[in-house]
Amino acid sequence: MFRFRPSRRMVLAGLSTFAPIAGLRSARASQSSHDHWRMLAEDVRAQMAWAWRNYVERAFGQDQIKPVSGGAEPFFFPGGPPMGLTIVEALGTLHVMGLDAEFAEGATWIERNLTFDIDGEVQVFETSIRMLGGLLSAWRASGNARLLGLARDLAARLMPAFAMSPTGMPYRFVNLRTGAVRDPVSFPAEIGTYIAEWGTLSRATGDGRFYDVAKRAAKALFDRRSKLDLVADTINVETGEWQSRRATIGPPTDSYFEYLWDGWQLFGDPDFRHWYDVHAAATVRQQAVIADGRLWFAQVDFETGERLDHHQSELAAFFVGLLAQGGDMAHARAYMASWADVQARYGLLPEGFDFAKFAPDRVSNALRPEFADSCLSLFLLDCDDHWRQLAACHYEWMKKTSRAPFGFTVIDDITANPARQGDLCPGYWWSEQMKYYWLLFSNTGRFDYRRNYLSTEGDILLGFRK
Ligand code: DMJ
Repeated sequence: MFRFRPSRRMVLAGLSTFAPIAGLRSARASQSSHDHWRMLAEDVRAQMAWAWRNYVERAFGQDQIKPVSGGAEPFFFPGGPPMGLTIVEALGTLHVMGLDAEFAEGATWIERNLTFDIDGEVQVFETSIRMLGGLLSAWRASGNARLLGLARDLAARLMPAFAMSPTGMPYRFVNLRTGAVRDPVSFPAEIGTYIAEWGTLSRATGDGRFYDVAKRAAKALFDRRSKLDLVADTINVETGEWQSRRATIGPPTDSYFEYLWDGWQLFGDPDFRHWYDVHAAATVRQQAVIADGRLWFAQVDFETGERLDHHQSELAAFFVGLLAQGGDMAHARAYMASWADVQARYGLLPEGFDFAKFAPDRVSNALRPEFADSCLSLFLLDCDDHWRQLAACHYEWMKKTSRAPFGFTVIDDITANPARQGDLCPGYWWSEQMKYYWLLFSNTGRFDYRRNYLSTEGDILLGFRK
């Protein structure tokens, strides 16, 4: 079951150096390019260290910092105890950046304070990708068995969401202490985004139950696909009946597709590979749309293929990297070109985009990482500096618009001049884009660029180096 395969982000060839192909550029140009990326990488690292210090001084142990006011915001339990979400999400990034004192500071907080024996409900999906993934990544980075123990304890507490379900597709909420479950109406991402973390946990502990429930949930969803090989975006996990007809690559479906590929790449499970191939082919066949020469993926009726709208969520930009990892470089490049055009036109990517009008239909930006995520996936495949340049532009826009007195914040309106800031740094900022920028620009020895795996939350589950 746990045969190793190269990561979905593995390099295909020649990654011993990031320098351009010998003979194509002068040694001088190479040196100046090398210096450019090194300086940018150092800047990313300095911004991370600065943001971490602000979090430690203002909100240490809280789930999320409010970087404008310097306050804090809960993520799991409004009005209840925090679970140090930012610390758990940041650890892998701190480690791969070589911020070892900061890593130790965070790990110590976790060892002393983090407990999951809480009489409160958590959302199973978010808790799994963020807390379970973060703990597993920190354990992989440090070898600290206490972190693995916490991860195992957390997964055991989430397990009733799967075990109580007649279909094997998890309920959305579970009480961490009592195991009581709630809310059978769920979504593909919340049903099928488990195999990377739960499979890693099975591999680490020898307890195959974690892998098995994650796979069973994904299979239950796949088995309910339409004759067009599409899934809709809402389903009742008790009855197995669809509650909507809308197929999308964006939320709330997005990472279901990602983890089908990952189940194959990380564990060599051919069922996952088959499920991915079936859905990827159907998506390209039924949802690909060319508008004004650009490629997009429309929402369609999952049974008839009828096109529903012209909306594209920013989160759908992750699909570039997934297409590339799945071997469809042509569509990956074309879809990235569409998003790059949005970046060139608007600077910051809006939360939602109308591709028929080539204009935002949601003007906020929740400090999203998907564009940078896809830049990294592409770069790991072909080492083309073009992806680094796109990511550098993404980084500079973030620095220009999101930097606040105590960290980096979401944007309420990207079309205002200057962009209007909100007041929140989401947990994923710490585990995703800062890590992607760093890996793209630094050529760090802390990361194995040939053999690695990053989860949907950017957690490194394979590929840390000393
Ligand atoms: C992250 O929590 C994960 O990437 C998830 O899969 C969906 N998107 C958010 C960040 O936008």
